[in-house]
Amino acid sequence: MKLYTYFRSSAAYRVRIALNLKEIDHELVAVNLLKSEQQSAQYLGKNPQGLLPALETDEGVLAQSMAILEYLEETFPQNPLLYGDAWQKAQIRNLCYAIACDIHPVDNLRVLKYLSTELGVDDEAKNAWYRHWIEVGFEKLELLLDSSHEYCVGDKPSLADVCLVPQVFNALRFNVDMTAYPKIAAIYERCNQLDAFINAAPQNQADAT
Ligand SMILES: N[C@@H](CCC(=O)N[C@@H](CS)C(=O)NCC(=O)O)C(=O)O
Repeated sequence: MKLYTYFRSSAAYRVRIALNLKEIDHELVAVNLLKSEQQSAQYLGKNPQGLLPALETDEGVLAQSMAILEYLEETFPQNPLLYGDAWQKAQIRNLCYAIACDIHPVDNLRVLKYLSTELGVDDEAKNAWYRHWIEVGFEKLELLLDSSHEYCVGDKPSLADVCLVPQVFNALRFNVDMTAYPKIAAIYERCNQLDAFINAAPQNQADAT
């Protein structure tokens, strides 16, 4: 399988972590978002949405990180990341969607570009926007986490941790004060002790600049 990725794409970072945790053989193909390679005819032929990531499988190309994560879960049952009974699985999805649907989209590159190029927002205000939506999301996420667990929902990583770590990475890049979210910060530190997370980290990618 080939994963189309960019080192700083947090949606691609989710999938890189999951591929590592599940020990699935794969190849990484870099698509440079800063050079708008996601809009090239070649990439649009793979993912017409022009967004990363995309996973090329024997069955075809799959986009949307949550769809990819669930597909990997169903096709490679080893080291499950969506585990437990129906209730627990729903809790994992709840945390994933709080990040992937409610926090991440408003801070996406194309949204930030629109703020500056179409609405004339300066860099300072744009960064404040970025931090604001993470802080609003993390404040509520912190309430959903149970500090008696090592990871988001239990004592092993789940898809919720796979989504959380890239979002915290982004938060730190934009100087969000993580001391306000001690449970999130502790899970982030714990995950980053694991090789699967370390090897998926932006700074450890071949295309990192
Ligand atoms: N909901 C999509 C979001 C994908 C997404 O927004 N990807 C970003 C990188 S994290 C992207 O490709 N942005 C390019 C752009 O905004 O032009 C997913 O989870 O896969």
